[in-house]
Amino acid sequence: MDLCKATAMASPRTVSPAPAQPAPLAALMARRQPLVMGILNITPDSFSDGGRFFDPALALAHARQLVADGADIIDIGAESTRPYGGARPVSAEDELTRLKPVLAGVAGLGLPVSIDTMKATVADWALANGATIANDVWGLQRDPDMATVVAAHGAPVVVMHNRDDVEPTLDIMADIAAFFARSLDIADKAGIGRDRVVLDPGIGFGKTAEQSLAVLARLAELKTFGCPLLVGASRKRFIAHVVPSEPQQRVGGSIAAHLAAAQAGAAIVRVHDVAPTVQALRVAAAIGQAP
Ligand code: HH2
Repeated sequence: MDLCKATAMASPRTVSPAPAQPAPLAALMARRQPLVMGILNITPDSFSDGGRFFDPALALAHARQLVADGADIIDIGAESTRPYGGARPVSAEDELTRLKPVLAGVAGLGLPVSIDTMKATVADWALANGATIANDVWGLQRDPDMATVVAAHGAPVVVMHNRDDVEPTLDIMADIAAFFARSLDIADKAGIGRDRVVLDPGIGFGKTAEQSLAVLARLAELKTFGCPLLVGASRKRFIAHVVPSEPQQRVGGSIAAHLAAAQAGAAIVRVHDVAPTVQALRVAAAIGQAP
């Protein structure tokens, strides 16, 4: 299914001005690496935690838990993108209805908040109401207004690789590189400097399990773009391809993937299970620094 065409929305006629200049990406990156982005899905149907935090009070409680567990960024999403397909598209209005009771409270917790949306109208509202980073799982290439909105807010943006179809024989690294080149060109034309772009190979999106594993193995090749890299392997199906397991049973596999990503130079990992990931990253770093 062409997910993004199915979720087409009215173009934002006016772009809300940014309430404040968000902290530059470089300052965020300087805190520590890799940063841990905790996932907050306020959806009924996310692939691993759908419905658990749909209630605004439960969403805020989970956001507090992510902070207590050591997250550096909170990524809030109000539409399931369901890697490996099967997402139920929602309208921008529905997405906003889900976000409105929650975003201010989450932003008030003091961490940078990214808005996980493929819709420019949703990004525009969220960036004017507490979010400071845009996270677009279509890398500025689906909603024609997304780059303009991101530029108008002066926000950093996560550009994620995605595909409508899975092609098992595809050279996935070449496809990702070509996709990133297109996204960076769109960003550049809209006035989004490269210093505001984070690149994400989109583990599980339009990829076979083998391709996701290959991308993780060859992640360091993507450093040639000169942008920080984000990896979101959390609970994804490629883990079950190696060790059959349900999404909630994939914490070990997720940590293995994120440790490998950190080793290869990932600047941000996007995870559901923040506490065990933070612990694993800190121990791996301590081992790396041991005499
Ligand atoms: N993965 C998901 C959603 N958003 N954003 C980025 N930048 N990178 C990712 O790998 C990524 C993402 C899918 O995970 P989840 O949010 O848990 O599931 P769902 O989309 O079903 O809500």
